[in-house]
Amino acid sequence: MTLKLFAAPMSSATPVHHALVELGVEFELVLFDLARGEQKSPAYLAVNPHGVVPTLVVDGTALYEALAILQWLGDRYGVERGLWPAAGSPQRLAALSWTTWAYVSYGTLINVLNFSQSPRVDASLHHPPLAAEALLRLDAALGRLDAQLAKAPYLLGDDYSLADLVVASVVTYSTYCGVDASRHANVQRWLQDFAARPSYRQVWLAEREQAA
Ligand SMILES: N[C@@H](CCC(=O)N[C@@H](CS)C(=O)NCC(=O)O)C(=O)O
Repeated sequence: MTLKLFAAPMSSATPVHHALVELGVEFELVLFDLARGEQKSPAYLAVNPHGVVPTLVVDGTALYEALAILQWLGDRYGVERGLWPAAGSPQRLAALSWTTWAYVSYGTLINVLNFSQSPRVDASLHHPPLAAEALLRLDAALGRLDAQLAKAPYLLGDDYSLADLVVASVVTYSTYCGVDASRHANVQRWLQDFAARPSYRQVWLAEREQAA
């Protein structure tokens, strides 16, 4: 199986890049400079009509949307490496629930926060009361994540899995957007475990330097 990842440093592609490294899967990496609009070239739009990263091309077929790619990587490579639960197991259901929660439910609140206060969004669209409400809801969501992580060291139990990689990636990104995770002790401890993994250092720290 041949895999080609279209990505950009410190972007929605970073968790996918990280997962490929964590899984030890061979892949070709194509890095775009988003500021130069390389993701809008006709050749790339023929691969991904949305003109965004990530796209993972699997034996010539494009798979896009980070969450879909990450869940597919779990199914295809994670199970045999002990990093994703087997189909039909209760843990598989938990893995799908938490990873989708991170991207869809928690992720929607991050988008609201960004639209209402990010310096990268036109200031005329900023809305301080909406930003405050989003921060309150994100904090409540982190409280629920913290309660889950009080039960066991990792989301699915005693062992680290791709579910942790996915959810911790989104939560880490939210801290860059102004979310304070520090008052949630179990989340904090789990984020530190995530950041201590060699694959995190290899991908996130290197990408951060590339993006700077
Ligand atoms: N929901 C998409 C978001 C993809 C996305 O918006 N990627 C950004 C980088 S973080 C991008 O490529 N932006 C370039 C552009 O909009 O031109 C996913 O999860 O894959």
